[in-house]
Amino acid sequence: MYFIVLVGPAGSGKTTLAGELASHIESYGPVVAKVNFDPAAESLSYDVDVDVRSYVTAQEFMARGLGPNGALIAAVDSLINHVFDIRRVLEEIKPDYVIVDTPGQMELFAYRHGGPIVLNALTHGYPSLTVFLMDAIFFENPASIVSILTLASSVAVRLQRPQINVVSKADLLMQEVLDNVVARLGEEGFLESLVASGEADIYTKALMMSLVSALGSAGFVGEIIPVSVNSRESLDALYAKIQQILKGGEEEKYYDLRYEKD
Ligand SMILES: Nc1nc2c(ncn2[C@@H]2O[C@H](COP(=O)(O)OP(=O)(O)OP(=O)(O)O)[C@@H](O)[C@H]2O)c(=O)[nH]1
Ligand SMILES: [Mg+2]
Repeated sequence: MYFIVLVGPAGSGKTTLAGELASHIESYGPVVAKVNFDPAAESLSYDVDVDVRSYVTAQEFMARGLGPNGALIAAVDSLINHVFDIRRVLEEIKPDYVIVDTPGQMELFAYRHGGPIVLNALTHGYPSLTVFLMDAIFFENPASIVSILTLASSVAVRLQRPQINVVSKADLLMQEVLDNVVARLGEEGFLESLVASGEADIYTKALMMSLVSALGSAGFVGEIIPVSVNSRESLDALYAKIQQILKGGEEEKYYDLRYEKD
């Protein structure tokens, strides 16, 4: 059982990708289970195999007087009481892959204490990775690119597992941007040159340069995969990268490195 955890800002396309990536992988034979890990989800566009809302909902905390954010935080925290039941259900299904669709309010999931704890409890003992979705809209100017990559890096710090960064809804980008910007982001010095040529005040530019330099020296801005749920080729590229990390042992290498440093 391999876990693929989809994380991204509100509306970045997690739920849509969960369904489409599952069908795509299943078209090659493997069994894929879809987990809705969002206790505040209103509707899902896929047939869910395990739904945390059967165990706990944000609505029940709102009925007890909490606001929508407090209710989501409380609901995610209380998932810890159910995560072993969820694992048992998954272990009965015996899927090859488990795709986990996480809450839309990413900041309440990834940046509070409870989210990473319940996620670790869910995936414990199984190889797992994060797919971080960066909405295509962010790739239109250098400041947005720097800000979304910085967010991606902070999610990697929070969730501490191998992470694939994708441009979601890539069909909304012009081919020129895909070829001349997205495909080149991993090249040394490319993002710096983009920031240098962009418009920003001197302080913001210096801050962006420092962030880009830090991300570059940490090797964070590697391959960024453009993904559109309308393109089989892009789903193939994502699936290939997932297999490379989970089955090619890169996930193990990641943890070896972590323990070496500790
Ligand atoms: N053009 C295009 N639109 C997409 C794609 N993927 C998702 N969308 C649209 O983006 C919108 C948001 O998609 P969702 O899958 O609900 O996003 P989400 O991240 O699950 O949203 P929350 O759970 O509310 O944070 C919907 O209108 C989708 O149809 C894509 O590959 N291309
Ligand atoms: Mg969603």
